[in-house]
Amino acid sequence: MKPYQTTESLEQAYGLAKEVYANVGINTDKAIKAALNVPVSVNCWQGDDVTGFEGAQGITGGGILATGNYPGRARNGDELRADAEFAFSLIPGKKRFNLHMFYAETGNKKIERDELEPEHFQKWMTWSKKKKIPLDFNPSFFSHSLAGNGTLSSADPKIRKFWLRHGIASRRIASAFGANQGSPAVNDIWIPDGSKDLPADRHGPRLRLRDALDEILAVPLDPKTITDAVECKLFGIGSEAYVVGSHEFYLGYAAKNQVKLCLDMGHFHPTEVISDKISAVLLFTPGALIHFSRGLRWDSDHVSIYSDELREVCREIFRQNALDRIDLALDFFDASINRIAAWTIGTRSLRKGILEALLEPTKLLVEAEKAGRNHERLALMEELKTFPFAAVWDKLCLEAGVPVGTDWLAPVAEYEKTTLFKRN
Ligand code: RNT
Ligand code: ZN
Repeated sequence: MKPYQTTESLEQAYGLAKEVYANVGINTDKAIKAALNVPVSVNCWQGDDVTGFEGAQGITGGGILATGNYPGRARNGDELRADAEFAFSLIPGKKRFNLHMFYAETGNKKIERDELEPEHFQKWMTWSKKKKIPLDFNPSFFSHSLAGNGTLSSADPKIRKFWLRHGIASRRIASAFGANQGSPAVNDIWIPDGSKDLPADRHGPRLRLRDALDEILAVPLDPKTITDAVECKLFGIGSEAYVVGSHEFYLGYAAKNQVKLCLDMGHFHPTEVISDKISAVLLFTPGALIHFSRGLRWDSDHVSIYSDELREVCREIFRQNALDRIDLALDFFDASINRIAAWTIGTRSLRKGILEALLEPTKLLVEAEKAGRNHERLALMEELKTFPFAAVWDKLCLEAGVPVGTDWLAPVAEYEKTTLFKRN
């Protein structure tokens, strides 16, 4: 499926699109440049189905699940880095890479999760520096023998303290990333704690979680090296009735303690959207971390696509000029398709959303709104949907030196043959 026969025809299409956008006061050249400059944190865990390097067979517990057995998942750090590098060559714009604690590389030594240190991420940091790909981080409160019955909210002080030390270790490692890359690493705390059926005590676990978070975040670290975020969720598999870290819990926590709130697109009621929450959250917290994801019935983690909601979230960020307070990250995992394609589709969809948001003549919409001419606002919004966006997107890909249209599928098929299918 080739969108153009020659580069000249792409340029021609772009020239016409440029004129259409100029008519509503938008400079497409500028928008392309700005869109390429927005950093997007790519989730490393799509590359190995959230398995990690601790010898696990796959993800266990935690209320999340990677389904499918498409061949070729990355089995170690070298494979994961190689796959990511290849995917990055197909994805336009600035990228970061988002790791979890269980991607530590400890050689043959088993080191418990509460004893991990920055040195166990030396390979990642060296790679990050060499490739100029900044890292972000997450403590891993799942796929572990002590995570079966609550982590930071556990009533068992031994278990709770283990995870507390894990949380502190994670912040120290994130801070080391930040020092290494010269800019803060986002450290996002998400825990799976909850209950399958109606709990009798909803209060106790939340109290313990609050106190545990207080202890973890009390460790002073240079804000130039780390940005703290907390992530809420409505329900997970096995925690259908109750999740300790709910939206109200973390919204309150983030506002009171001035940490960023992570809004994951898949963590709310199916008709509830995060695009409407951003403007409220920004009033009371230092900022937000967005997990671009896709909820589908019971699952919160399908591969991101260029959906109405992804586009609306992007528009909200730029309408509010809030990019300096919002971190953009991807969060999905699908083991039933080629994982490099999953990264490519998901990350390209977000970059498209960013570009489209930057092409919006927001001023015109706001003017109509202020004048009480909401029918004009709606008419303009409708018209913009069929503007020649594709030509601007294709030009962005051309500028970034990545394949245009679905031209990236052929190199992915080749990589399968030469590399992925040789793994087992
Ligand atoms: C789970 C959360 C969390 C995880 C990743 C792997 O529901 O969304 O962000 O998906 O940390
Ligand atoms: Zn998430």
